[in-house]
Order: sequence, then C-alpha cells, then structure tokens
Amino acid sequence: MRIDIISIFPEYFAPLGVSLIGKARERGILDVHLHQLRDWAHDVHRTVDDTPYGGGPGMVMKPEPWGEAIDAVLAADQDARPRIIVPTPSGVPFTQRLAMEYAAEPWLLFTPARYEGIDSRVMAEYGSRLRVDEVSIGDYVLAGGEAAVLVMVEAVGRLLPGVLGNARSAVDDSFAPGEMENLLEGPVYTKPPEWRGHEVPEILLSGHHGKIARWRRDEALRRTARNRAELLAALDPATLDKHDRRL
Ligand code: 6GU
Repeated sequence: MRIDIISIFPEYFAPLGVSLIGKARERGILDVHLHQLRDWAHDVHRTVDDTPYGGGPGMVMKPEPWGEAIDAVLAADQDARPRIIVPTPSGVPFTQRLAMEYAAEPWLLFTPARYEGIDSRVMAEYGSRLRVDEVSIGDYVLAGGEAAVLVMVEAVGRLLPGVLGNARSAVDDSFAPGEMENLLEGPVYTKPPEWRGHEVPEILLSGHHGKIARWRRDEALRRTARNRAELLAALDPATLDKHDRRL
C-alpha cells in the first residue's frame, strides 16, 4: 500500500519509522511519502492560512497550496487514484470497519490540517473526482489532524497482510466484525500463575478450550456492559446464545 501525507509538520510523522509500521515499511509492505504543504505556497512567508470569510476566531487553510500539493501527489501515478482522507473533528467516526476498508485500498492520501481546517472548496473540488472522506478519530478536539493520521495509519497498517506476526490477532480484536463485533476484549494473563497474591483464573490453566472460550466471551460481555453500555445495547440479539442472556 502507498500512503501520502501532506502537512505543514512532516516531522510529526517520525514515529512511522518505529515498531510495527517501521518494519512494514522496511519490508516494502507500506510505502509512505511525506510532503511539506508549504512547498506549494509561493509568497516569501510561505503562507498557508488566512482569516475566515464571515468572521470568527482562528484561521482557515487557503485552498491554493492544498490544490497544488494534492495535484502533485495525484501526478505521481497516472494509472491509479488515491482515496483522500481529510482528518477533522466534524468528520464521520473512524471505526475498525473503516480501518478494514482503508486496508483494502492500494493508495491513501491524508491531508491533516492545522488552524480551523481547510477551505471547504478543496474537498468539493476533489470530491467530484475521487473518494474524499472527512474522518474524526473521536469526540474531542486536537490541535491538528497530524496525531489523528498517526492513529489511522497504525490502525490500517497493522491490518495489511504480513504486518502482524500472528494473523489471528487481528481476527480476535475488539470491534472486529464477526465473533467480537461490538464486544470489548476481556482481561489477559501470562506467567507466573501467581503474582503478589493475585492468581490467574483457574479456567485458563485447565487446557479445556471449550470452557476457556465460554469464559472469555462472558468476560467480554461483562467488560462491555461495564465500560460501553451503548455497545451492549446495540448487540444483535440473534448473535446471543442462552448462556449470554443469563449474564
Ligand atoms: Cl481527525 N482532527 C482534529 N483536529 N481533532 C480531532 C480529530 C481530528 N478527531 C478527533 N478530534
């Protein structure tokens, strides 16, 4: 997969050289291209923002540098088109489902903004020709979209074939469609069997796979009820067995 990121802080993405994503890049699974937006600003101050029409606080990112920068990225491959992802707290929620959708794309272009956001005509311009998604990573406001891009690239990158050591670990994820859809994962344990007086639940040491699976599902249901009652309420009753319903 190719990922392009246009930002006034390309240095913000240094963490993409580390750990899982860094390894995926070394191994050629992920091809990341960073671009400095100011390279497409042509005044001496390399200005990328201006005051908002209609008044109000803050500054808005000018359309011209974004247009030139995005055109330059699109020109890198005449035979393919990226899916454009515009991080904004006013976007649609970024979910595991969306991460899986992005992981199936050959090319993503992220356009993280600072200030109050990008002049909306940029999204209109490219939205008429390409898929443009305005996406939020949660109900809080960041100082800019860069941290959101790090979050999304990590969530997408770990789903690419060959990135996770154990392909099953993505299948069992909280929120993954299937068995764990809308369920949070329960607690996990490793050796030693007793630590500071706390014991590992005996069932996990029993070797009884059926009972262990049942226990894990019960713990997942309990944790979901406690931490995310709205997810529990949204569970499809058809996916519940009679053991689930007793909890
Ligand atoms: Cl994508 N950007 C910003 N600036 N704030 C956010 C966000 C994105 N998602 C949640 N808060």
